[in-house]
Amino acid sequence: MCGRMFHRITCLSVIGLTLSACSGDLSTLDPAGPYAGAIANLWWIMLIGSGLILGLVLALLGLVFFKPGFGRSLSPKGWMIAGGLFLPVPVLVALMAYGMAQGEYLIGAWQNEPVVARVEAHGAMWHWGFRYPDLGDNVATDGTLHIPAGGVVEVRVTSADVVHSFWIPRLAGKIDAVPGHETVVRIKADVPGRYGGICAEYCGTGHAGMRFTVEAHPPETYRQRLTALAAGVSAP
Ligand SMILES: [Cu+2]
Repeated sequence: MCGRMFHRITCLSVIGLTLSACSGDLSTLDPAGPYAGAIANLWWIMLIGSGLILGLVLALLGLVFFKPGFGRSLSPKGWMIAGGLFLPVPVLVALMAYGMAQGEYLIGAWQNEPVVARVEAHGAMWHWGFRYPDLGDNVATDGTLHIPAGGVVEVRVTSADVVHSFWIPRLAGKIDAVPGHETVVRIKADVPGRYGGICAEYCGTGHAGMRFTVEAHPPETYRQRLTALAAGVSAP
């Protein structure tokens, strides 16, 4: 009785922990915009696809063990061609085509949606600073990136020292921050809110603490909020 209860509690704990790992400030499986959504979809497709292939291989293994004579109608060479060529080639071609199409989407190709704001992100050991050229040279924030929600924001990323990686898991993929070079990533938050950002490239002893916050504001108050920040007015 005790053993059964322990088993149930263990199972529920494992399921609870697994599900809770799917959400959170830095969860790629809890996307808050279309770019992170495209990456999450790819992850789910790969998980489901690999699960199906694992199931197929285990089913064949089971048939070999429990059904004597199974598979004799095909020669060993035939099995190698079927399992090593006819199965993986279409799967890998389809996956590569889908992955490349998603990659083009993530870098902004094939998109008609206008960019509503342009910001600059500067990585340095071990913090992130942000500038807002659309709003003037004196508008800058440290540790918090302000964006308008509901629109595409172009982020120009660079570094002052070593290679960092700019990553907001719930809004987009990673992009390297390279000294002396500018890389560009597009982000979009569907709704206003706060999202976590991190450095995703080991850059020294302070790397683990190189985090930042993204505040997505309603578009109608975005400019006002940033102008107030530039003037040194704190949040209401
Ligand atoms: Cu880092």
